Amino acid sequence: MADTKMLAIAEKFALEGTIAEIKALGDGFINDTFIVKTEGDTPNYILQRKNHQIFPDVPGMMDNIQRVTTHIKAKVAAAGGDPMREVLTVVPAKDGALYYKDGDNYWAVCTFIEGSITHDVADTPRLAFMGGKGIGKFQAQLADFTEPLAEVIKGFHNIRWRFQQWDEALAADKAGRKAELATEIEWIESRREKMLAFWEMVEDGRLPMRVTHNDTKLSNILFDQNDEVLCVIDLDTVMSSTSLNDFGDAIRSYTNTGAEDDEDLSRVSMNIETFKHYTAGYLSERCASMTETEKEWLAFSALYITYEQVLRFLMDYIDGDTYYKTRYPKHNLVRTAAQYKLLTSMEEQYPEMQKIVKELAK
Ligand code: GN1
Ligand code: MG
Repeated sequence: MADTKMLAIAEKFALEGTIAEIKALGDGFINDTFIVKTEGDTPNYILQRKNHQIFPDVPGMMDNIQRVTTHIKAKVAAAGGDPMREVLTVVPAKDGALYYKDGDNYWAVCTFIEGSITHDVADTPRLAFMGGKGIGKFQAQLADFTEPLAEVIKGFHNIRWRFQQWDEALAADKAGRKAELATEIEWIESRREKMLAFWEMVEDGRLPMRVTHNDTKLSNILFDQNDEVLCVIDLDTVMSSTSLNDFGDAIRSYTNTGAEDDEDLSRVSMNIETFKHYTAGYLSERCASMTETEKEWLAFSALYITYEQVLRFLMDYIDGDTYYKTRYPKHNLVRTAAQYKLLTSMEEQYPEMQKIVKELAK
C-alpha cells in the first residue's frame, strides 16, 4: 500500500492503470526517487522530488528534458527502434504541466523501463567501451538539435565564469587559508591562459554549441538484458555547451586508477587503456557528426575538465567548504591534490591521447 501523501502526489500525474504501491528507490543525494508500481500490465513509473535548492528553475529543466527526449524519440522511431525503451518518456501532470508543484516541492514523473540494468564501475574494457558508446549515441542523436536550452546551473563548465568566482574567492579569503596555499594556487594560475584559450573557441563558435548531459557517469546509462545500451538517464543537467566536456568528464572519472579523493597519490594516474576503450566506444557513435575542430580538441577536454575540478575543489576549500560535502577538515584539499595528480598524468600522456583519438577518428 502506498502512503496517502505519496499517493496523492502520484495521482496528480496522467498515469495509466491503478497504483499498487510506491517505494523509495536508490540512494541519490540530490533528488528523492520513488518507483510507482501499477496493477497488471500497465507501465510502472519513476516519481522524483526535484531538488529545488540545486535546480532553481525546475520548469526550465523539465522543458529541456521534454524537448531533448522528444527529439531523440523521433530519431529512434526513424531508425526502427523502440521509442519507449531507447529514450526516457516524461509523463505530464493531469493539468498538462511537466511537473507538479506542491508547496516548495517540485515533482516529476517518467516511465520506468522494465528489465533495464545499470553498472557502477567500468572495470572491464567492454564496460568502458559501452559507456563511451552510450554517451556518443546520445550526442549523435542530438547533433542536429540546435535550439538553446535553459541554463539550469549557471556557467557550469565555463572556465571564464569559474575564474570570476575564483578571483572573488581569493580576494575574500573567507576561511583565511590562502597564505598556506601558494603551491596549489600556482597550479591554477600557471594554466589559466591555456584553459581560457580553449573556452574562447566555445565563445566564438569554433567549437559548436550542442546538447550536453553534464553527468556522464556509467551508472547514468541503462543497459538491456544483453548488456547493450538502451539510453542515457538523469537528464536534469542537460544544457547547451560544447559536447567535448561530456567526454572530458567521463575520462576524468573512468580512467582514474585511484579514487577522486585518494590520500595516496601514488595510486592516482590516468589509465591509457581505459582511455582508449572509452574513446573507441564514443567515436563509434559520434565520429560522423563531429567537426574537425571537435576531433582536434577532444583529448584536451579531459585536461580541461580535470583542471576545472582541481579549481572547484580548491576554491571550495578556500571558501571554507560550502559546496561539496566533506567528511573531514582537509577533504577538499586532499581532493585538490588527487585531481591535480590526475591532471599531471594526463598532461604527460597527452601526446599519446591525441594519437589514439587521431587513429580512431579516421
Ligand atoms: C558533483 O554529485 P555528483 O557526483 O553527481 C558535481 C560535479 C563534480 C562532482 C565531483 C552539480 O557531481 O560537477 O564533477 O561532484 N555536480 C554538480 O565529484 O556540481
Ligand atoms: Mg546526477
